[in-house]
Formats: sequence, structure tokens, C-alpha cells
Amino acid sequence: MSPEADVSRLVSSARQINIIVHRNPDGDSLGSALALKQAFPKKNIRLFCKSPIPSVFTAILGPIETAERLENADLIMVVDCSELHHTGYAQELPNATKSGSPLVVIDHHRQGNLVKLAAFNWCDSTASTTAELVSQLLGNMRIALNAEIATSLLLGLYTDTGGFQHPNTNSATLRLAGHLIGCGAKLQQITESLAARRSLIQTKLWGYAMNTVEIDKKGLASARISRQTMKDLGAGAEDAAGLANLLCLTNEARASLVLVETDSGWRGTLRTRHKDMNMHELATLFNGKGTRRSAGFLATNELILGKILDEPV
Ligand SMILES: [Mn+2]
Repeated sequence: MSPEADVSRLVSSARQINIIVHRNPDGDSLGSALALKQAFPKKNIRLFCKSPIPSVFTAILGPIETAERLENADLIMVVDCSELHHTGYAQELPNATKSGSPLVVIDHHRQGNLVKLAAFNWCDSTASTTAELVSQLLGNMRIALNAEIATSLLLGLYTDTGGFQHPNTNSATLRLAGHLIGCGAKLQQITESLAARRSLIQTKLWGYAMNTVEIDKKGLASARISRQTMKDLGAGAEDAAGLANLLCLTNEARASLVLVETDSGWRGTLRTRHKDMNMHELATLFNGKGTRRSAGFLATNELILGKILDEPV
């Protein structure tokens, strides 16, 4: 039996479903979870998340009701996440499954430790996004996609493919996007809301950071922002998000590093577009992690950091 048929069976027989959206939710996790809720209006489906929902997503999807405290249900679903700690429910989930709520995981990342808890683990890393897998599930369950559901799914597809620019974009992704738009998905609303908009604080912060850029012999373009600058500008950590991606577009750069000083050390964000660079490897020097293209760390040892940058930080 196909995984979507197995999951269909579990979803069909459940009346009350709790869907866990991972910490620091992104468009794919939220879009996938919300699409599932919207697809089954007669079921009692609730969304759970330990982080606040970013307003950029509610601007597209409308208000999204989530609860923090996990409650009993016939079925628990985790979407777009395969690692227990990343769910935000590392304490509660094992207890919930022990007390009889089966867990279904739907994810497009590599299989993680949730497989040990899951009654059914549908991890398909060949899928572009979790939204793609949820679309397959809804197709299997013969759910007609209205504009609302289609918009939720398209948001997942759009954000997790970087606006159809990342290598996980293929003909199936674009065919699905076309289908969703045909069902009424509001592409314009998504692109408009997610366009590289920034607040005045961000604009100033980015301008400041851009002025600090240096490229070393290895082609690592780095920008750094001190705690004092963050304070002076009234900026928060989230205001620096996206900066490493932008820096990475510098012709002379082979990779980018954005360092933001926090109370606990320098938070580093690494990005590359070069196949022969490995950001994960670099991040592990500071107990960080990520993928070849994108990684992060918290450097508490300024000496090592200085060595990498060939100068003190
Ligand atoms: Mn995803």
C-alpha cells in the first residue's frame, strides 16, 4: 500500500486530530497543517505550536488559531519535521503516544528520531515540500481543493522552494503549483506578502551590515553586527534574517557569513551557492549544524572565530 493510502486510513478514522507545527514555524509547516485542517471541516482538528505565528503568514492565510498545551486526540500529526526536539513537544509527545494517541509524521526531510514514536512515518525526501505530500494525501482522499486549501498548500510550495528558485523545484512542483492556482490559490497575495519587504529598522540594519562586509582569501564574505548596534537601532535577531542570503549573491563571494552578537555569543548564519563549499562542516567548528548550503551556529569562543576570519571579532 502507498504511504498516502496508509495515512488516509488513519486520518479517515480519526475524529479529533491534533496537528503539531514545529517550533519557529515556516510557510511549509503552517501551510501543510492549515490545509489539513481546512480539508476536514467536520473533524475536530486543532493546531499546536510552541512559537508565535509570524504575521507575514497570517497576512496570507488569515488568523491561525494555535494552542500550546497538547491535549488528547484520536490522532496526532507532525508535519514538516522529523526530529522530536524540533517539534517543541519533546516532553509531551512521548507521553501522548504512550497514552494511546497514535502519531503520524508527514515530512520531506530525512528520517529523524520521530520514527521511533510514530505509528506511521511518511518521510519522503524526494518530495519538494511537505505541502506536496499533503497534496498527495488529499488527492488520495478525494478532497476537492477550494481556494483556501489551495492557497495554504501553495504557500508551503512557494516558501520551501524559495519562490521556485531552489533546486528542489522540478516539473512536478510546478505542475502542482499550476493545479493549485487552477483551484483558486492566491499566488499574487503570496508573492506580494513575501516579497523582500523590510521594516525601516531592517533597512537601516542591513545598510549597516553591508558596510561591514569583508571577503577573505577563501571567498567567505562576512558581515558583523555588534550587540551595541542592534541596541542602537532597536533591532532584534529576526531583523537580520535574510541578510546572509543577500550577501551570498556578491559575485566575488563563494559563501557568506553574518555574525550577530547576542548575550550568549556570536550567532552565525552561513550560506553558499557553490557546490564545493560545505556550510555544515564550517558550522560544526562551533557545534552548529545545517546543510551544505545553509548552516548556523552560536560561537562562544571568539578565538576560533577570529582564526577563521583571520582577525579578532
Ligand atoms: Mn518544509
